Amino acid sequence: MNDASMQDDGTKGVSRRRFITGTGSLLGVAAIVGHAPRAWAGVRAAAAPIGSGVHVPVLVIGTGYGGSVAALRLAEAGMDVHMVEMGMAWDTPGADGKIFANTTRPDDRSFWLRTRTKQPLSNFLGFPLDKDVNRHTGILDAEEFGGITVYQGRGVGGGSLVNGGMAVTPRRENFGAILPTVNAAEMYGTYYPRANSGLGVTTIDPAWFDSVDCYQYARVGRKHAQRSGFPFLFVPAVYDWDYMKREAAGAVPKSALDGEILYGNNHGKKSLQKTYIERIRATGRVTISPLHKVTTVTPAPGGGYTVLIDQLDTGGRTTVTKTVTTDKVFFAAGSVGTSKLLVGLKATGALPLLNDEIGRGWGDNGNVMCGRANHLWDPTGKVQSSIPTGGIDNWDAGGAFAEIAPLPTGIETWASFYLSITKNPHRARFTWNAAAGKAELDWQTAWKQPSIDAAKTIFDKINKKEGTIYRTDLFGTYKIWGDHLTYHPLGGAVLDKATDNYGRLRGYSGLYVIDGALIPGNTSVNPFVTITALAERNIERIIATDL
Ligand code: FAE
Repeated sequence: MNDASMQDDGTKGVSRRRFITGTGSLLGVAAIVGHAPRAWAGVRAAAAPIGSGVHVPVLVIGTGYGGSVAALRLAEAGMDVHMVEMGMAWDTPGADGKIFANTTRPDDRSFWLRTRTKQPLSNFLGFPLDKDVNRHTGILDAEEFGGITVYQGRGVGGGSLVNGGMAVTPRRENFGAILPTVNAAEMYGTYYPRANSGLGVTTIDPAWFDSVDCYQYARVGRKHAQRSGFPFLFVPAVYDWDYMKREAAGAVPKSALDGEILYGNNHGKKSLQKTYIERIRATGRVTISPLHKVTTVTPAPGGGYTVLIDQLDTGGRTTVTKTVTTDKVFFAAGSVGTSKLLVGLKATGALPLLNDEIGRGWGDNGNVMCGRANHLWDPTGKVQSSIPTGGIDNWDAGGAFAEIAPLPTGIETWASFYLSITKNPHRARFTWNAAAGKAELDWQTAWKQPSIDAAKTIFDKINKKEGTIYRTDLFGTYKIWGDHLTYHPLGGAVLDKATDNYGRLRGYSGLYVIDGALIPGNTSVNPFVTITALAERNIERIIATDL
């Protein structure tokens, strides 16, 4: 997990629970520590969810990066917007006083409609980690297709709720291969800076990084990379570093230093809830309906579109199906969500004029994970920040960019852990299985081999130099590679193929794609900055010309 795993609740200093109950509310914290710790207060969803039979000018499906950029810019341009989100609002604490569950102690909040957890890292020291939970509309979806499990965030904020916060702009020389029809000068001159600013991206203070226990694992990773001749680079992130410094000092409730990430982060991470969605709320023009899932979009008799929406309860059951009409629909359900919707809508005749590119060009961003077993004299540290800050760039020579990821178990593991993003050439396709009534993906597990080969260009060399070996206990029994999953689904409605060069779906006016589905399978680094920047570019054009 780039971001994740298992940490003992090693809260030192102030116990978070005592802190919350003791102050009455998290707002009270500000008075105690001097300034607000940016505790997640959540964003209030619409007081009343969208009603059946209403007409809305613009409907945005999904509240992740693409959807949030679209809603903000449309609202700023004077449009009234409704956002529909299948996941929960994540604005209400559970019985433990926290909104989000700890990564080491998954509970009902942790997984989307599963009765057993499916943790990305399934084993540790020979012990399986998964456990039974109650079926609930939890935050992390481990969606299983034939050859791959695709992890996605569910809730208001989409993937920003669960991701590692690594906010990486690709190297400009790689951009032509990422989005070949997009003007790189515009992206690097205008839209990447706009995205980085909107997301609150910053880089760790290198002097603090060098001095603090919680990044010992990353310093060990840097040392090993550099001794083998690989460039190490600091990776920007969307964490409040000042808050993390105070976590390390024991002055505030711990979040990154308590291993929080995969099932949400209660304090320091600047998820979309604290950036774009906070600004969306301030416009007063956007309403959000959580636990509402779009199932159908079809042309309405008098123009515009009719949208069917299932309202869900927290057991995932449909309580009511609503019919809404709208002039414009933005598909921002994520690469998988948007692709599944569109292939279904085309195949079932709801949107038959969508072209044959729908569902194609899907890739896993070349994700593959591995661990290395270090020597006893090379400890990686008991307390590991869940926010990665370093990467090893071997893209040009070996086709791999590896993030040095934490393994925050709360005990010394002598392990180095990595999520590599690799130049994997395989692209899969979503198709509609009419008999089963669902979309399928034809990715094959064997297609991960090029990713493994690329990652080995880094880690075989480091192992040889250091006299170390791969860990074999993290993904099963005697299994080196985490090659069963991706955190970074991309494609399925590729820019300038399924859509025009700004995300307008071919075949229909007033339908747009504005999320990771536009990107043809790989970004060479972690994807959310590119998804955000592309959305900023496209919505600017759409507002200027279509509205
Ligand atoms: P996304 O953020 O997935 O939002 C789509 C939203 O649509 C979700 O909230 C869905 O619940 C909702 N939705 C889906 N279908 C429907 C429907 N039918 N009706 C209503 N709502 C629907 O899409 N990326 C990085 O750059 N850096 C990282 O460190 C990083 N770490 C990650 C760690 C994990 C564990 C995971 C899962 C992902 C990570 N990512 C990371 C990937 C990143 O979060 C992802 O690329 C973006 O969230 C995708 O943004 P989209 O706007 O495409």
